[in-house]
Amino acid sequence: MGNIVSPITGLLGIEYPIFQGGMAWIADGALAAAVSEAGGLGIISAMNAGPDYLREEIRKARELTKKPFGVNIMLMSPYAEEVAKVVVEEKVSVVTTGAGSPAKFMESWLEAGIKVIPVIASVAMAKKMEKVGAAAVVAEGQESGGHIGELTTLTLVPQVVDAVSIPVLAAGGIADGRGMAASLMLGACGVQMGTRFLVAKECNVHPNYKEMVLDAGDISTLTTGRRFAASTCRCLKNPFSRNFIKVEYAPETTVDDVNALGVGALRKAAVEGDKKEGCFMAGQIAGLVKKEQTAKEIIEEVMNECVDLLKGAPSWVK
Ligand code: TUI
Repeated sequence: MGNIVSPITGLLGIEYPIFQGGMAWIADGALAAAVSEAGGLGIISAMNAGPDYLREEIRKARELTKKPFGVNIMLMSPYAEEVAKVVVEEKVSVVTTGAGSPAKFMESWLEAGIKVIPVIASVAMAKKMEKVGAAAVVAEGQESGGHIGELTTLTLVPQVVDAVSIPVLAAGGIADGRGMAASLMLGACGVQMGTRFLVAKECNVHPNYKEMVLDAGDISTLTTGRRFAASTCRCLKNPFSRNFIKVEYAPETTVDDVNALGVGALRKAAVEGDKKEGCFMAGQIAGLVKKEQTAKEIIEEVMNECVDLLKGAPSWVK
C-alpha cells in the first residue's frame, strides 16, 4: 500500500497519518484498537463518563493491540479532572482534547511524556495550544459532526497552518482519499475522520446509528444550539433534532432550556438506537459513507485513493 511523507507518523509511531475521531459514546477501546492495529491512530473517547470507564477501555485496547492509541478528553465533561489523571496513570501516549482549552492539564500531561493534540476550531486557539506545548493540533471545520466551531475546513486549515509551526491535521468533511489529498494541499500533514469510522465493522455503536449514517444524503444534517451560541452541534435530521430547532427558536425559550434539551440524547442514539428521540451526531460527509468496512479496509482504501491522486498531480500542470 502507498504512503505519504508526514511528520506526524514518526512523531507518534504510527504508519499512516489518519486519526479516528474520539466520538463520544461511540469510540471505545475496540474501535480504537482496530484503527491503531490497521496503522492509523485509534482514539478512545473518555466522553462524559467517569474514570473507571476510561481505565477499562484503555485496558481493553491494550489487550487488542500493542500499537499506540490515543484518548480524547471532552473538556466539558464533569469528569475532565479525573480522566485527566487516568491518562497519566495509564501512560497513554497521545491525548486529544475537544470542546474547550486543555491549558490547565498541559503541565501534568507533558511531564508524563504524553503528546497532546488539541482539536481546535480557530487560529487563536491553535496559537494558544502551540504556546502551552501541544505536539500538533487537529483543525476541525464545521462540516464535522458533534460540537463544532464557525469555520469550514477549507478556510480553517490553511489559516491554522500559516499561524503555527507544529503539525496540523485536518478534520471535518473528510471521508475518502480525495478529502485527504485536498487536506494535504491545504498544508495539513494528516487527517482525522469520525463519520467514516463510525460505520466500521469494529465500531460497537447501535446498528440503527450505522443505518442512519449509511442512509444519509448530502443535506441530511442540521445544526442545533446556534441561537444562544452556547454549544453548536451537528447531527442528522430526525424528529429529535427537528424538535430541538423548533423549541430553540420559540420566543419564550431560554439558554437553560436549550442546554437541558440535549441531555442524554446522544446516549439514546448510540446505545439504544432510538431513531426518533436520539441525537445522531454525524458530519456533512455522511452522504459519501455508503458501506460498512473493517477499519483496515477503510484505511487502505483512503490511503490508496489519496496516493493515486497525488501521483497523478503532474498531469494537472503544464
Ligand atoms: O469536541 C468536539 N466535538 C464533540 S464533543 C461532543 S460531546 C458533546 N455532547 C453534547 C454537547 C456538546 C458536546 C460531541 N462532539 N470537537 C472538537 C471541537 N472543539 N470542536 C470545537 C472545539 C472547540 C471549541 C471551543 C475547541 C476549543 C474551544 O475553545 C473555547 C475556549 O475555551 O476558548
